Amino acid sequence: MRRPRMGGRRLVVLATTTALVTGGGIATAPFVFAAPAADPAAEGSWSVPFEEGGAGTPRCETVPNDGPNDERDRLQCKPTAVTSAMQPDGRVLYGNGIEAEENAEETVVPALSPEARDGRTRVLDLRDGKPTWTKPDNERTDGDNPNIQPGRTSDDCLTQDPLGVAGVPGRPGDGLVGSTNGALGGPQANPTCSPDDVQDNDGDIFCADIAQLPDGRNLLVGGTDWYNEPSILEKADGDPANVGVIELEGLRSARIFDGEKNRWDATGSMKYGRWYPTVTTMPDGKVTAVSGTTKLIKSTQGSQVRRTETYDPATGQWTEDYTGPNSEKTLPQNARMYLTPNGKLFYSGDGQMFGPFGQAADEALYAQQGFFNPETKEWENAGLTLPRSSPASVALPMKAPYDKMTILRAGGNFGPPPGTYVATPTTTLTSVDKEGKVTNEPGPLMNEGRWFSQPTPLPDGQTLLTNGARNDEVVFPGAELPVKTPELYNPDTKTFTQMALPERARTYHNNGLLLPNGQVLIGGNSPISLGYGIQRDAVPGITGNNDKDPSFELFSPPYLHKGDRPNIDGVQKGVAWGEDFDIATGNAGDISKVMLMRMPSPQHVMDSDTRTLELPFQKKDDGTLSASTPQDGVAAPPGYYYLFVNRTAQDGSSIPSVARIVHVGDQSDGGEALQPMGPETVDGFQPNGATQTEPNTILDNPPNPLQTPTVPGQTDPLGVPKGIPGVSGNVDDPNNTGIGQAPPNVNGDGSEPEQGPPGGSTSDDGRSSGSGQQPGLLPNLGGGASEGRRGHGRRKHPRSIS
Ligand SMILES: [Cu+2]
Repeated sequence: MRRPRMGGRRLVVLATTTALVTGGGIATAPFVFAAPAADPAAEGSWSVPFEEGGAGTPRCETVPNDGPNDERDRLQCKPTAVTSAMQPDGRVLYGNGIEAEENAEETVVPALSPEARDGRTRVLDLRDGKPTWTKPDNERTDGDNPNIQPGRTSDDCLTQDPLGVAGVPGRPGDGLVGSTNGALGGPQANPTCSPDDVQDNDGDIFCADIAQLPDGRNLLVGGTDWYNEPSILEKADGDPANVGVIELEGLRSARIFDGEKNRWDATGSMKYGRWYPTVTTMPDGKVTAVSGTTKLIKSTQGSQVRRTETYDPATGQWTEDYTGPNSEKTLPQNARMYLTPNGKLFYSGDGQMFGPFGQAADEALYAQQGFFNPETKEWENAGLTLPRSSPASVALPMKAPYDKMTILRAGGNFGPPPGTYVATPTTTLTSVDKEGKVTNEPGPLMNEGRWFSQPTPLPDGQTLLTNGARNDEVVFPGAELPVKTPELYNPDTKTFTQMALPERARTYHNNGLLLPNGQVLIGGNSPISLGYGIQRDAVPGITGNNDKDPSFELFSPPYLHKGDRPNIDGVQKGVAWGEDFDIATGNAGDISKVMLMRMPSPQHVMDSDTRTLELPFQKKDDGTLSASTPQDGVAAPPGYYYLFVNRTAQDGSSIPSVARIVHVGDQSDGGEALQPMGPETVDGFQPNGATQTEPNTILDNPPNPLQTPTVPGQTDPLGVPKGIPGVSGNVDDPNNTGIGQAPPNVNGDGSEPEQGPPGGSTSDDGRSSGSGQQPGLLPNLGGGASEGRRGHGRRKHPRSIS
């Protein structure tokens, strides 16, 4: 039975414990325990964490140098999955975020730019149930900033291009000021002066967006060049310290990963530098980029890039989409964009609205939803909404003829800045039909407020929300309060149900994607250091784990615990738009749903190209179904998709097969489609273990100390705040009012009984061998599992964790 929100949550009021503590009488609000996950068929299950090199290799190692310009030994840590993309062969590409900040030693910002390095990438192979890792030939992607003139120093920029250093006057399209400057006939200067500094950090993939091209390769767009501007002193030049002002320049670069060649190659550069852009695949397989910041700190552009550009995979070139002033729109970073049934690119009203400095002078206009029309290359207004910053935003499953798309916009905090800071549990369901009519309706409440939660569409039609925080970690890094409990959204019943707890907290820069075997691969966690400085945590042991985490965990949704799975015995590997095709299955009479899902490529909890299409089908004979593909690339942009069949379980829910990988486009291909992962990989998974992160803490999955303000028309119809600590008693909430809802996992000492003790080690075979810190009445403030945390806040080096 699928349970309604909170109704069946594994919260148990342990009155006996209370009775002991209070000497017999239940005088106060009872303590509430999270009891062990009891029923995987109701709440799914988790693997233990695993990571590159397993538990047996240190998380970080000292390397002599990592490039021709490195003059000293440096720490190099296992890459953390901040960006990922499924490959057509079933392997997973992923890339790091904020590489090598571990080497920054000064307690002020200038250290970060000289110490950051271009992020590294990996390919994770889980196809036989045993994780293995491969380095691409050029793990750092070789994507230098095309704005750099060889030999130009930071000092040169100061004298030769002071306007570039200041970020003015810019070009039309670069932003508010650039557009104003252009309208007044000002010069078309590039609003950057990118110095050719000595560090190998001119082409960082951090904050790039990624898409799947029609041929299955991945296009990575934008990214970061780190430098200090002005730079007064630099260690790399022999100075005793790094002194300067940090700058992060959005890259014009685009690069392609080819999984068959196992390497990255540069492709055409954009006209505009973009940090935190959004790229979306169009019906013809071209890729359109919007938004992104050209220069973060000292830009006087006053907004993100206002023009779009479109990449043509056939030519490898970008074209600026411009016909006049209506081709410009102000948008937040990582604007949530969707190719909607009217064939246009829809801005849903959300994005990452605090950058920092990634705001805009006219950010109030972020509330204006709009369509970018690829025919006219102009924006059309589509109404107003309450904008959300870093929500879980995802297109829900669509049924033929795919003439209406509904987008779940869940949580985040209300923006634009200063916004609400605390994450909201509210949701909005935004629908767009074939005529371009937009409706925004309040959706159901989640059980918890969530900022930066990863939405993962599942093959049974539900959406999993994992990870995230209760507060906007970009506004005040180092003080994040993690939300660990996943929630499963059922679009048919419009309910959220809480799932089993993972082991690790993953807040900012978390990641997750659906595997071909129906499990969900969860990874990432690369939070920003305290107050944008060097120290990781605000209060080590109190605030959430703020270590970068290279580990992954596998979530097995409830459908993997409900009995036999159907199977696809055979299907062709290429299906054309508008084609009827056969699916061989021994379960033809049992199949209730055929799902076509675009292979995922998420970053920053955003995957613009998500498509879950329920295909019409009929039974041909006992062993064969005939299914129909969508008519065109508006419903199904060209590229690789998972094909799943579902049968109905006894309780009426859906149980999916493992996926075949099929190509959808203008060509049919009768060859046999690949089934990269068999069903046996679920139970037969052989994790290799993971190094410890900073131990979980009292606030690792805390109650929300501040309730999100209720917003008219967007919230619980009764307007009742929920989950106030200390007033909880009822664990059942049959009316979904939220009244008396218990806070999760607070039992007075902050322990989480179903978790292994923090600070425990994980052996090579992946089993947790808990040790160290015991749950106690006081939070661990630095004693106990000291292996897992640093001494006195400021640190020179993170220790190697083994
Ligand atoms: Cu980021």
